[in-house]
Amino acid sequence: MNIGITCYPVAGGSGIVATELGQQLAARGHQVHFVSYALPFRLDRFQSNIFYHGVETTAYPLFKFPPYTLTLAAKMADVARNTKLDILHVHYAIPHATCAYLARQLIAAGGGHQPKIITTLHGTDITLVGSDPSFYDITRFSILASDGITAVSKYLADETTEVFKIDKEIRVVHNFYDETRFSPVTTDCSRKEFAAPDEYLLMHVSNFRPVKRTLDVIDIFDKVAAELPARLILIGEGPDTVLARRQINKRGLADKVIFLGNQQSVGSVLPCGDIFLMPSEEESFGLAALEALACGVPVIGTSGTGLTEVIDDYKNGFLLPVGDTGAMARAAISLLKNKERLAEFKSAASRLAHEKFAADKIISEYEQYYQEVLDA
Ligand code: GMT
Repeated sequence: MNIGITCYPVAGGSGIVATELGQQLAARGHQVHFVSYALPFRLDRFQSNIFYHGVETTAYPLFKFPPYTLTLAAKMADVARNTKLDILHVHYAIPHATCAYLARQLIAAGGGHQPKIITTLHGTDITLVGSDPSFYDITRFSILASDGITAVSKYLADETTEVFKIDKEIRVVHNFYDETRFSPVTTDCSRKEFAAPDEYLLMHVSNFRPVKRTLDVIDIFDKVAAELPARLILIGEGPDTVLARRQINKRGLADKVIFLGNQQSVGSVLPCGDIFLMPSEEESFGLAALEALACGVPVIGTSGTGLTEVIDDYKNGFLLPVGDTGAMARAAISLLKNKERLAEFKSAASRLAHEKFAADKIISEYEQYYQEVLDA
């Protein structure tokens, strides 16, 4: 198939999933055309069957805000016509699904091959409406105008159906991970770089937005470090980074916390961890948690979120109520103190991640869905 993919090219979960999907599809022989304003974050190596079409914004004195969405729609139409796209797969409803709709109208008006539009919802595109209700109608319209809709978890599909009163099928296709990037073995770095042999290593990866509850990460770690020798590795950056640093200093934890900032290759560091903390307020799936599990690191996450589809409670991690840092710390301490149980959780982590979310399995689900949409 000829497949167009539009995503946010930055280091967020939706962009990562879209990029790795393109790479996996290209490896299976499909022609993949990325249409975006920058080269996607994980498109870091040459690969056959992958093409990139950059979207340039126009600076014109009248434009206070360059009309990126119009340029994107025009580019989508152009790429679809020239490369005869079968599918235009957009990640994130706003503005990508809206632009895809406009692109298809443009092609229809000019005559030419029209691709089917598939929109994948990642979660933050839906919760956006919560913070800005003016997006409600256009988000709903754009979702419904797509030929196919997927969501990265059942949790998100149900929430979307309820919030947007959608009576069309939303196919659940879970996130996946690339086994060449995430496995329990790493040769790139060693645990010795971060911790002494008797110290436990806790980890957290996120974009440090308030929804990630970074202060809870620090609170959990503080409680764990009061009982056991431990260090914390923080990967990523965002609005709460300063707050996190302040809290770490206030609690006298500075010499136990390692800030690595944004990392291109998280999979090199994750296998060094003993426990991964993801105490998010809201998480439609939790790709970072899956990547940790794939590296053999048990995850402590929050119940009532999409993490319930990723973590197997009491097998490869624990699901606890949002904000209950006491229970999260207790769960971490008891697991770390029991070496045999910790080893069982670690091996279950990578085994279950592989069984449920290996790229091979999930990419086949996408391919099958593409075919269903094309045949419909
Ligand atoms: O988590 C973020 O803030 C980034 C965000 C995004 O839109 O890129 O991630 C969302 O999509 C990921 C990929 O599908 C999911 O794994 C994350 O759970 C989801 N984030 C939230 O729901 C908060």
